[in-house]
Amino acid sequence: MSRLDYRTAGESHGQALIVLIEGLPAELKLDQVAVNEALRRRQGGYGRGGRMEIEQDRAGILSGIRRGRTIGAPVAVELANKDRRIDEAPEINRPRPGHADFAGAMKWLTTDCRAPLERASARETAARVAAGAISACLLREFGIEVVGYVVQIGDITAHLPEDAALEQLRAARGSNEVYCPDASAAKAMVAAIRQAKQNKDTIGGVVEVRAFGLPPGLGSCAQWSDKLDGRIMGALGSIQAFKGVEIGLGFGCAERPGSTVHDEIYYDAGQRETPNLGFVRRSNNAGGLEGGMTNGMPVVVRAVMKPISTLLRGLNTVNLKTLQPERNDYERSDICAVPAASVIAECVVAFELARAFLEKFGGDTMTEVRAAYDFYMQSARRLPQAAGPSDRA
Ligand code: EPS
Repeated sequence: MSRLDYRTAGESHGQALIVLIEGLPAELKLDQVAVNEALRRRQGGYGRGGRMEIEQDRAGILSGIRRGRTIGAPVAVELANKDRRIDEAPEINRPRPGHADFAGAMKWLTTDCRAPLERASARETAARVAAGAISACLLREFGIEVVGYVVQIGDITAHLPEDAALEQLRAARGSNEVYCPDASAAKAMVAAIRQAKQNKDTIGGVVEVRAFGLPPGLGSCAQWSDKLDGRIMGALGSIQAFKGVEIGLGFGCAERPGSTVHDEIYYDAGQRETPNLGFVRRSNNAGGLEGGMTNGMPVVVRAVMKPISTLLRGLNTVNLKTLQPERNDYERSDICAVPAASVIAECVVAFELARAFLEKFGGDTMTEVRAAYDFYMQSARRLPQAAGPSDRA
């Protein structure tokens, strides 16, 4: 049985984007409405460009599903492009600073940046959203919910309670065009994007993802490559235009002493039946991850997206054909794609959590996964009575 994994294929203006997901157990009910809703949200948000008026991303499931449920085979999904003109699209000889244009042209020994930019384009994130939204169907079966939203655009920062509940976050982020749960910050964010547009400029920001209902023990401290914090950071860091990731208090850990950073542990028998097994914290500076493993608290991660590198006003560059200084090429672009990035971040985090979940509780069928999960939770709840290997001696 394959480890849960996915690969994508497809160019921005090619025939379609494709995602191939392997390692999903059989019997998983695939909520296609939820997958298409995630794709719709990724296309939205204030500040998006003209392309999003052309496309209508829908998940065309090509394989691995029978009567709405997985059958244990690879799941292939197609997202057809409407703007498919890769062969007619003009050469790009004046690379955009910040995009893959220059580095890609050098890598593939060409003065035409078109081919590298076609694959590097953030349009590929539609495929990642499809994969993440499908993996979220598995998490939801076990009461695990992942929510992503915007916490900063330019210098406008949202103020959110540290203990905000899932439904509160979902409802609040859905009530404005920038997917930010703080309504007054959202208004200022819209104004900041409008201003960037007037300036013929672009603007970036920060997204946050929280995951609720996770049991402790996903991931591992036994090998560096199994550490879930590193895997989540790597997945977020791989999203187009993302430049930094932090978990929990993140960079804020630097300025505080240990006594105000670490989340002290208490026991509340009343919460024994919840996923935290009754072990509670009054703070969550660790962002739900200790030693590369979930600790039963919500996972909280943030990531920064730089401003889109295609600016209406252009930037200085060098024409790769003439080696003369020029302004870079411009076709069309988004002013701000941070709201869309919050959907993408939610989906890539969901996928990493689902992978870690199946590493611990994996089986060929959902029946087996559920049995493994239930057995583990029962065993953990029986602690300290349950005998570990050293207790048995
Ligand atoms: C995107 C599609 C692209 C851009 C954007 C993301 O469409 P086009 O290049 O045809 O305008 O809107 O791509 C980038 C931000 C990028 O850097 O390439 C999408 O579907 O999200």
